[in-house]
Amino acid sequence: MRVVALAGGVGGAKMVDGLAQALPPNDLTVIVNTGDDFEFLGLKICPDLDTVCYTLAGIANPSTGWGRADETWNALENIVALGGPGWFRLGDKDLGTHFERTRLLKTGCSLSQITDRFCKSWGIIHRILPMSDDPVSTIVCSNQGEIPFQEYFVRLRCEPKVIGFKFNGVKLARPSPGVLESIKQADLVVICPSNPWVSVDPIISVDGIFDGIKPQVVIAISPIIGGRAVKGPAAKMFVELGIKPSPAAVANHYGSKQNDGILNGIVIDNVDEIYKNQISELGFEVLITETVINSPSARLQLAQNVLLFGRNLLESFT
Ligand code: FO1
Repeated sequence: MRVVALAGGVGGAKMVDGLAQALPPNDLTVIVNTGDDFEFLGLKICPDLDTVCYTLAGIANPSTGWGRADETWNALENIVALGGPGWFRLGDKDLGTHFERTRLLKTGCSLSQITDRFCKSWGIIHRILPMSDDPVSTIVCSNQGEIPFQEYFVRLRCEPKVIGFKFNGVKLARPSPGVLESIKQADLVVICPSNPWVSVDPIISVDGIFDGIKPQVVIAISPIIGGRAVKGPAAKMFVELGIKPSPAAVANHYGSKQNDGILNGIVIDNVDEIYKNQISELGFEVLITETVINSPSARLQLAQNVLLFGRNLLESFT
């Protein structure tokens, strides 16, 4: 079964890891959010691409989920000692990625070409595509004004109250080569348990992606479990936007097929079984299972459950 996964952040990377264990190379294409990308220390940083790739390559920092395992911090310590910025933690190994990406971009390579090259070096056999090779910058509109995403997420530790979001550049951003074709050829689209507001919305805002996935069978895994996000500000964002954080809120965020939305089904955690009827009545199919995936085997198990859920939905639509 050919699958396209939309992913961003640490939660998305873990789901992608499970799908990559469950699917052969030609059956999984991952479309990664680039709205979090920014420049720091004069380098182009692509956190979601790196988090997905480091996770798949088995070299991600196991405790944070982002950055490299067995990292050292010599360069950053010396930058800070010289009065430079150190709020965005770039380790020595990770800096190698950012220097090489920045160098290749300056030679005219596209982000897709660089990602493909890095995946080959890291031994990643599944297809990882940035959502666009054109720049898109997520801006958090808050009670403290408009804040670039990493300033909000890392430097300000998600403290500002969210009013809304802007994805600067998204109107001009074209889907990367292969993105629309992979969606068109997909049997199933999986929206990973990423932050709907700042990891998934930028992807489906890129020209052609929302309309491309609409006719497909689409399943989302809820990143909200028991009213909370496993990691990150997703639940806080729902609350600040006046929405009670729940799997039903996530399903409504993407919208059911009947309501001109994109979602056929949603995967919710066992602890949220109480939402099953409410979500079904909203027009979504529901799978209830373990969705906390903190081990490679749990990631594989969830991926297999998602794929079986998707296969059943496909059969009921064909
Ligand atoms: N997140 C943090 O909370 N603090 C950091 O210092 C930090 C550094 C960092 C470096 C490289 C990288 O790829 C990701 C990094 N992240 C850090 C995570 C990043 O902000 C988020 O993973 C995504 O942008 C959203 O999920």
